[in-house]
Amino acid sequence: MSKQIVLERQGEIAIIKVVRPEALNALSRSIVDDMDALVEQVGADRSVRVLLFYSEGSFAAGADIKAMSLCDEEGAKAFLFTPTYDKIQSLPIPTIAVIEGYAFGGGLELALRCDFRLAAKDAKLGLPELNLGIIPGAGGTVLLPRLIGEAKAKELIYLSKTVTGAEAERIGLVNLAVEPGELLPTALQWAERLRTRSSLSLAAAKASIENAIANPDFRSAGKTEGELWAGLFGHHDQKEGMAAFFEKRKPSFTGQ
Ligand code: CO8
Repeated sequence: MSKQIVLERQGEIAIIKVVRPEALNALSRSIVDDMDALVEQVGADRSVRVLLFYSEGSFAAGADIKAMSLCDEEGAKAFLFTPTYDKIQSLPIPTIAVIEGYAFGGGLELALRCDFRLAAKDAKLGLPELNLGIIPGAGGTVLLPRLIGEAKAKELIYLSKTVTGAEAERIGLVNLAVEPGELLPTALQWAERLRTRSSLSLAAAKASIENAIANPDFRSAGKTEGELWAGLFGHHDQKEGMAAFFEKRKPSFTGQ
């Protein structure tokens, strides 16, 4: 594993950090290969309850343009980050993209695969691929319209418009924009609140929402939701949540 990506732990919270400041944390193929291995590791570790992506100074100024510029069509297919990003989106635990500096191109596409995006008000976000004669290739054209609507997504993509964190909050691209100094503490507060929820309920809620987005037919999505709902009964966390309600105390969830 290169030293350009690291996994840090704060108890049950894991943080994946890209460390390539000289290129504003642009994502090379080898960084994404290492990210893939770290995501696998996090996915297999039941003691990790929340995963943050946070890179100091710049979230990621996109995929590595130098390496991409050498690709032909086959090379471009091999360069794609999609399998790793799919893996991130499929994790059963909550994920948060914590964005300062630039989240461009493949960097913003990584953030789009997370459950939540928190940004510094002065961060800059965008999918500027058309400036380079290409299009977003790792989920940008698929996920951005879902989040901010077709018209605004086309405006950002066709015109390579960038938005600040503050503007991104206004259009629904990020959940929250805060003063730069408050970003990491705020993200850790969110992670802490998520950490103490039932991991079983969180995983079921995430599975149901992802399924409903992929299969929007109400009857079939509703059926899946009902099955996930019923599947939680009999587990410790369901009994504990309801007992705590009657005993007028905070529930203590174990994920069992
Ligand atoms: N790739 C490689 N190097 C980069 C990248 C990048 N994406 N972004 C910045 N760098 C490097 C610069 O080349 C520069 O290196 P050097 O000092 O050796 O010249 C260094 O980082 C600092 O950058 P700047 O001097 O340009 O810094 P500025 O503060 O003047 O500008 C910007 C910052 C505005 C962020 C500017 O660097 C920029 O526009 N970067 C490119 C942003 C971009 O276009 N990103 C999208 C890339 S395309 C993409 O992500 C496609 C995704 C497709 C699917 C994903 C799967 C592959």
